[in-house]
Amino acid sequence: MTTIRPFEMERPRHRPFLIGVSGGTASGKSTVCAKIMELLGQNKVDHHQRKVAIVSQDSFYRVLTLDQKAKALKGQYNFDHPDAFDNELMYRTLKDIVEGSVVEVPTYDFVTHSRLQDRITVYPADVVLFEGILVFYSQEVRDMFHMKLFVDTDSDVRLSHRVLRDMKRDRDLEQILNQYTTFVKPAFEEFLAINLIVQHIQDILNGDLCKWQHGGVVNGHSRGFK
Ligand code: UZR
Ligand code: MG
Repeated sequence: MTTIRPFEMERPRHRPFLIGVSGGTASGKSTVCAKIMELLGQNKVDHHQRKVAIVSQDSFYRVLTLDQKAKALKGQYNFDHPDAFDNELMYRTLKDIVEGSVVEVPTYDFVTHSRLQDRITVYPADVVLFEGILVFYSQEVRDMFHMKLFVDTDSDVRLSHRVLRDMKRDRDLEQILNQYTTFVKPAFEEFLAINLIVQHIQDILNGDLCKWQHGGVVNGHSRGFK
């Protein structure tokens, strides 16, 4: 008996090089990723043919209940806490990406704080950039990255970017600033800044020195982008 197998099954799967890009809100993470893509001449290439892909952590914001959405519209929902993300879906999707599978990523609307119907198909690429405020928060996700970048932008610059961006998202100044001082800034300090330092010290205590000595990990202020 003859079996005919599709050509696709015989091909070795791509196993992409996964780069994590983190940094505070409005630090320019998406811009850095877009710039890398552009400089590699990848932005004009058809999705199927792309060697570099960008996936954003924003795509994995949880679907809110009516009650949570009402809070969100008043600027009283904490989108900067790790629990605001569908961490399971994020982990599974990244795992699939690392294994070279085609994945579907949800899309998100910041005006209505909701997940949209459309999904984006991400085809296996040689390099995948995964960007977001808390992509280095969980150990499981952190361990998947082959390289980590931290976009280090002064907080006054970030706040002014953030105000301009949120106003385009139909929010008023008072709400933007309230949300920033209540949620965004404290969460940055607790989950991003302190976590990165603790993680770095833990690497040293574990004797896991080679990672950063060989430049495999680019964390924190001294080696971040400006
Ligand atoms: P970046 N965010 C919203 O404003 N609305 C949402 O529905 C979901 C997220 C914000 C979130 C976080 N915080 O600071 C920011 N708030 O998006 C993360 N408040 O996106 O890394 O591009 O700043
Ligand atoms: Mg962004």
